[in-house]
Amino acid sequence: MKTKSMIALAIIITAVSLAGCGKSSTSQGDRTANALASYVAPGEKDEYYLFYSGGHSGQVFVAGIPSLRHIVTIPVFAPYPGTGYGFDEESKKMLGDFTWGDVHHPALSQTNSKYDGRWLFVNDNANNRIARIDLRDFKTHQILGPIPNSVGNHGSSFITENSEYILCATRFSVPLPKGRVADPKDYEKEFNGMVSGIKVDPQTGEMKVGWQILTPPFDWDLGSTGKGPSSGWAFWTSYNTEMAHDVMEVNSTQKDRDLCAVVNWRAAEKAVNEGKAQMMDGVPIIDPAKVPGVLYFVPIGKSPHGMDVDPTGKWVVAGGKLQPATTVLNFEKVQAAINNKTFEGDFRGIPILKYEAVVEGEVPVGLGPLHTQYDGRGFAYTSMFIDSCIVKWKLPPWTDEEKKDLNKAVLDKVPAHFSTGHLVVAGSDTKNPYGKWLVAMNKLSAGRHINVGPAQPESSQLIDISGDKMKMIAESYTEPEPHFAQILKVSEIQPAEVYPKEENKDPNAVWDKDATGVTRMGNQVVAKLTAIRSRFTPDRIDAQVGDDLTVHVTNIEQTRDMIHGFGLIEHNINMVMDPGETKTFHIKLTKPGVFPFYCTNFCSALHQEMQGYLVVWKPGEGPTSAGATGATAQR
Ligand code: K7E
Ligand code: CUA
Repeated sequence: MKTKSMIALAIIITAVSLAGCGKSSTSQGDRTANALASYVAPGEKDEYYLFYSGGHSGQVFVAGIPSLRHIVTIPVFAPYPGTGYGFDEESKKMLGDFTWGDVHHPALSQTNSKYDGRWLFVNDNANNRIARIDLRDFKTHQILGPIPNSVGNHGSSFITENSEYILCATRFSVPLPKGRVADPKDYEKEFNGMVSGIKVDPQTGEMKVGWQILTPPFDWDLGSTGKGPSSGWAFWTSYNTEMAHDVMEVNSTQKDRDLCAVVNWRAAEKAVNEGKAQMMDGVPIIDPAKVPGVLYFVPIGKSPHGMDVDPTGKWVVAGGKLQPATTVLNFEKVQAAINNKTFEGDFRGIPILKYEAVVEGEVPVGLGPLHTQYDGRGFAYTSMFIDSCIVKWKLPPWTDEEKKDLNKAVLDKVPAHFSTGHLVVAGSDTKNPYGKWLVAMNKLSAGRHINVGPAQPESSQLIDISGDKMKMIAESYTEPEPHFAQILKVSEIQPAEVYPKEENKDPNAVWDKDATGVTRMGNQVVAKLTAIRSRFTPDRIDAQVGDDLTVHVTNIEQTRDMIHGFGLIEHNINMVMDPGETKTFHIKLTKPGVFPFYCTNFCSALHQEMQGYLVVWKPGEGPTSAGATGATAQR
């Protein structure tokens, strides 16, 4: 959720709405039961991973469930000194010219609509990128982008049933291709949005831009991919169907209903293969007005946000930020409306499906419904930004009595603190959710913790959804700012404990003392070091001002958690090598002096002794001949 005014509104309404959702008080008996439910005793382990997006921190946070303890941070779009990310040549290259990103929606890779435990993809709203984290080592291995013809990569990253594609839709529209300039006053005519299909290699996970679908300049919002009967389809909400370009708060909220996108991505793929696309900035682009069957619109009230397909693939639920109800689309009816051409007109040649023909019902969940998740037992859970609570309700099929009054489908509400954005139910976006746990990711923690000054952390709350009534169990805090999250059963993956020596294909890796050393070719100085408790070999590097220095450090440990760092004084160099890993940095030496380098990661009783010297001689003073330098003598 972005809108400042919504937040302001929520602050005003929070006090009122707390009463609306009932009061949370915890009796002594409940306290004990809740504590036991989330307690993970020393030495015992959590049952689930919780992968939080880190918002504009550019990172992904990993916590355990049920403890909600933060376990590790995976840096993605921002340098992170703790793991040396963004300092060595390889990760620096991945980050490119950017030092931040805005991570919103993590997506675990799937096979047959179930998590396959291979990769976690995350989007960057700010710089139009997608990244892939490998769950073998919990590290970022690829950053794709900025994606051409795509601006504001927020409606992303939504993965298809067999990880064929990551589907993305643009939050912002601009004149395309990027770089073309037009006056925002000509927004309607000159600006466009885009849906992108990012192809994922089934073996390696490597991503590349597959194709794109040109759209009118609506602001695409959240999306979701189909499964089962909706296999091959994807859905996005939108706001600003008004196509306003200024005073958006007012001008983009005029209409009662905005047009959501119903995309047949298999049809788009087929049309591209049949040569029906035109190239723009190197990407085949489908104009859906010219290729029927790829894109349909469906009206949904009012300024909707979340769009979530249920585990059966039959129900698609939109949250209407400004209407006190969720809208339930019936995909079978969507299909029938398409086949029977039950349209209520078109927009720029794209058919608009007739609202009454595709909507199963509007469920009066309360104020500010944003996102919906499912437990696989026929129940839906919606986060309420304004009401500050989680609402449990019943998916269709509804009884006649419920249909007459859908208030009867609303089953339970539990207060959240405060202003919930996303929520996640374990496995909700698969065909077999784990159910059991729900985490509410709240935008405002508003002093429910010890006072840390004006800036407050975000709060997360763990809710047990295994019974009829939801039960608030525990609460924790994170840095800004989790949007969505994914939950994966710990038993489903087996991350590596070390990088085996035989897998290290770095041509500059060295494993034996004899292969280490410092060599010079002209002004190119190359040092190859090993790191093992508690010594760098060599522990002296000689060079001169003006030299180009390249240092490769291999951590030759094959023992879990035996990590060594390489910090170089006053040069902004900070590498961290996991067991079996080689990392490289490159610098131009500009100042004379003796600069100690040292291991940054506490590795042994003699960790403090794990140090050496970079000796940078004045020009002409130091070693100039080819071959080993003084370092050899030091070994
Ligand atoms: Cu609702 Cu970016 Cu998914 Cu934030 S978005 S909450
Ligand atoms: Cu190696 Cu500390």
